[in-house]
Amino acid sequence: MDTTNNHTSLKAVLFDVDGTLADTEQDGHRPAFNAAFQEFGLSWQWDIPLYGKLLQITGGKERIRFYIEQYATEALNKAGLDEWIASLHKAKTRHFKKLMEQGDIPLRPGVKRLIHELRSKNIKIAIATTTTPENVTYLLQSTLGKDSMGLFDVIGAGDIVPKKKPAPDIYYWVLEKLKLAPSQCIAIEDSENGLLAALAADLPTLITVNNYTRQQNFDGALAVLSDLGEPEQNFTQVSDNPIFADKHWIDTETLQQLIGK
Ligand code: XBP
Ligand code: MG
Repeated sequence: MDTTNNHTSLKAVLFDVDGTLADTEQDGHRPAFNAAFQEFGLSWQWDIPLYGKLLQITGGKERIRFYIEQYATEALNKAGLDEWIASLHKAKTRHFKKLMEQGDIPLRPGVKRLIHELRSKNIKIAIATTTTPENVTYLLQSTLGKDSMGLFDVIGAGDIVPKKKPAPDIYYWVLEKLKLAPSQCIAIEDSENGLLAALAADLPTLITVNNYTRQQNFDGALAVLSDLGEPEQNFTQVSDNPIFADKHWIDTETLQQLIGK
């Protein structure tokens, strides 16, 4: 029974990937970039604090270019810089795949439970991410199983739109494919850039933070939580929301309450 008195019923959940489904940035993307740099004979090393600064730029190719402009300007003289960045990034994706196949990066608390619950309640599930499409496949297959791509109704990823987050384009693209209005959906994000993208597309947005994003500005979010939580491993609230007075994990009912507010 729907216990809320709102009029908009939840039709889809749009998940970000990196930092939201899994903590892929620090121990997945970052080492994959470093392995690609080594393969290309570069002395570049992206340590944990530096990578935190570079995360302000979404998209791996864009992040490499930003790094060159800020820290390695000698590379600006390379002939065919765009193509070189693209091939370096391709190597990075190959290394990321290897890391995902090792299966060391788990889904964050509550993600698997919520995805299966949404499926069982016929609520659509979509992905809206700036990461390369193959990375989504590698992560999902290593965590949710070989056939898990079928759990998702729409997957929007990478260069499918020209402007990456914080631009709303990937969310517009996914909403168009879902044929739904933003008010019928909820986005789940982990970063300020992701929140800005979702809000610009008019999507109600729930934030689950991680070590890289905890201190960011989440004004406009429905709620800011440590993670999605589990009945036996509750989330903590980063910003207080009375909806969670006696409920400490996210399920379809709480998502429905959040968008009905
Ligand atoms: C993710 C990103 C991506 C990943 C790396 O942002 O910015 O660039 O860091 O992936 P979000 P690629 O979680 O907001 O989608 O190297 O494939 O771009
Ligand atoms: Mg993210």
